[in-house]
Amino acid sequence: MIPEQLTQGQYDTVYNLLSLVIAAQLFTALFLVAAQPRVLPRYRQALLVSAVVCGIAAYHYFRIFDSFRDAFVTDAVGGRGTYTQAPGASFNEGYRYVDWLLTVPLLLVELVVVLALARKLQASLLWRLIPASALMIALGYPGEVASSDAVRHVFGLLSTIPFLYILYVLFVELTKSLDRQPPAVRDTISKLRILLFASWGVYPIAYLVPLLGFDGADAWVGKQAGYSIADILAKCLYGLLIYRIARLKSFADDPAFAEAEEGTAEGHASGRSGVQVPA
Ligand SMILES: *C/C=C(C)/C=C/C=C(C)/C=C/C1=C(C)CCCC1(C)C
Repeated sequence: MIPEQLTQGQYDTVYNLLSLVIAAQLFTALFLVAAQPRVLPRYRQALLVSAVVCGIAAYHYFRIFDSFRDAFVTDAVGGRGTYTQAPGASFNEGYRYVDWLLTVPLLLVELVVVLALARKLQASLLWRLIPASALMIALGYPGEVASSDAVRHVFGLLSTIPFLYILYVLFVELTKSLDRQPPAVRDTISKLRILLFASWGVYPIAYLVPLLGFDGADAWVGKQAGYSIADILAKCLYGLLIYRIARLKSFADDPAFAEAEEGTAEGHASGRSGVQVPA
């Protein structure tokens, strides 16, 4: 539930974090689209999905930002004051859940697509990961908007079941197929999985903050901060690691491509210009 009142400091913290997330999502999306020619065609879909995820998130953060600004009124003069709930307005937490419902399955698609596994294995992984991730988000929402702690606990627990199942598939099942990846790629995939685990783990913790006995406004601000920072790590940083895997795999698959790419880098460094690499 949204707090009755925020101090200037609490209001500014949320305001600035929401703004930071918009910048991060928007420009990561643009970067990933622009970086398409820097990987082989077979890896471009993973980059594109990653850009779409960041784009969807940026859109929702614009909505969250507006919803946040509309939810409070202030008597502040000269930038200091108290923010109280605007009559008739309320902050819509639903934007986050709609965003996750779309982006969380896509983040798993990115991971599976960039690995370029055998088709059958790819399909079997996605058939398990996508429904589990949708279920995790759908079960979290009733708890998120509930005004009773008991309901928050119950749906939080239910949502944790598919969450644990996803971790099982990623850390146990997927590991079996990693031997076939080039060594440098294997290393980056391990990093990506750790990032996924660490950043996804923040969401249930942020969800729990209001249950840990903090004062209403502090708990709410802590939760917003947790979700916002986790969204930067789980979408932007994750997308950039996907790009790195795609690039390393492109080099490993096609030495001529690697040479052409490294050739341009040298060309720039030594001041030669006009070197064109076919995309
Ligand atoms: C870009 C958004 C991402 C990666 C969102 C991930 C969200 C979760 C891993 C949420 C998990 C939850 C639980 C495991 C239990 C409590 C309810 C949730 C939905 C916060």
